[in-house]
Amino acid sequence: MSKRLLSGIQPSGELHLGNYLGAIKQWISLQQVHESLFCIVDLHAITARQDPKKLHENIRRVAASYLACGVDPQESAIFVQSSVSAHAELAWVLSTFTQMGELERMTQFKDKSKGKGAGQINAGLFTYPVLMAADILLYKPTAVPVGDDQKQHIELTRNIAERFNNYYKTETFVVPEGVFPSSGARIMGLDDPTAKMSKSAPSDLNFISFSDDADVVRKKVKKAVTDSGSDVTAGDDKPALTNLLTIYSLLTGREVSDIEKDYVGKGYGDFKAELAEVIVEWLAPVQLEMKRYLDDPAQLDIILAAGTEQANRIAQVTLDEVYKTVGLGY
Ligand code: ATP
Ligand code: LTN
Repeated sequence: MSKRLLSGIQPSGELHLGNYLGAIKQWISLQQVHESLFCIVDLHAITARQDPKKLHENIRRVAASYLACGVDPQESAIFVQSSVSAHAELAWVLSTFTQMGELERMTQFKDKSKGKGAGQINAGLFTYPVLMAADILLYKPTAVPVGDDQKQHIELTRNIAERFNNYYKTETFVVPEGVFPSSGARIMGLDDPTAKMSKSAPSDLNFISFSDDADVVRKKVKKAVTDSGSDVTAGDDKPALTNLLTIYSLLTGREVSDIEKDYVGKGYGDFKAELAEVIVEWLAPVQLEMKRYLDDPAQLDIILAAGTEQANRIAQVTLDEVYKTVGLGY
């Protein structure tokens, strides 16, 4: 298989429907035709303070979530970023190929540091995209499937790779392509259809989490913000309904226009009740599988150790190549 894929998610909390529809769903179909590496980016997660015990638990829950969604451990590697030291090492080298101005322009940095003084923003949050560039460039992937919010980071990664290659007149790095889903690349918050669904949203009503039970899902969908009017239709003037219909469509594989037909003459209440059941039906087997992996820590350890070994093997070759190119070592 000459095509290679790399992606990652932060273990900063329980995964949510946005993570699945924007990122993981693509991974599952792409893993069949790519050598795939799925990272749990714990070094990124500590750019916000984490309780050590909780972080450790979240790392294992994210691994179990990947597996439960359909990442095949026979075909793909799952590994934890901090277990492969080349990520932090390459990030340092790449930071010398990144301009302060580029990092200052990153919208994720601006969003996450909004309202905070310079004394409250750690340098890791600022250099976060450099570490992400290292995560990617170490593996020379041809595809990086992520949601829309990561476009700017992928663009920066491409610029860093080209700058390094041009400076040394080498082809050390493969300039990677972001892969964004045609639908679902930006699932919006249930409580606010103008902002993306996010684990760090202030209200739990924003997201459907992988650990929500059926009653919680029903409550959250029932409380989801809707648009004015009463027709169950998508459109620019109906951001909330568009978001809910997109979720329905992606989980069932049915076209939005087809779903709209089911609700002609019915109201938001009927639609929401059925959407809740669609989500519950999707979530139930995922939760069962997660539990199965979490109840068998030895099996999860074997999967992560195998993934780490594969990742280390590839990453070390690239890091050696970079050090040699730059003239580091003796
Ligand atoms: P946080 O709120 O802690 O920043 P997050 O919920 O945004 O986290 P990440 O770990 O940053 O999640 O993202 C993991 C992957 O999920 C990325 O590929 C990202 O693009 C995708 N993703 C996150 N939120 C959404 C969303 N609302 N819609 C589509 N994709 C999303
Ligand atoms: N920055 C991403 C997570 C992330 C990632 C990566 C995604 C870190 N390293 C490498 C793809 C490839 C985020 O915040 N969603």
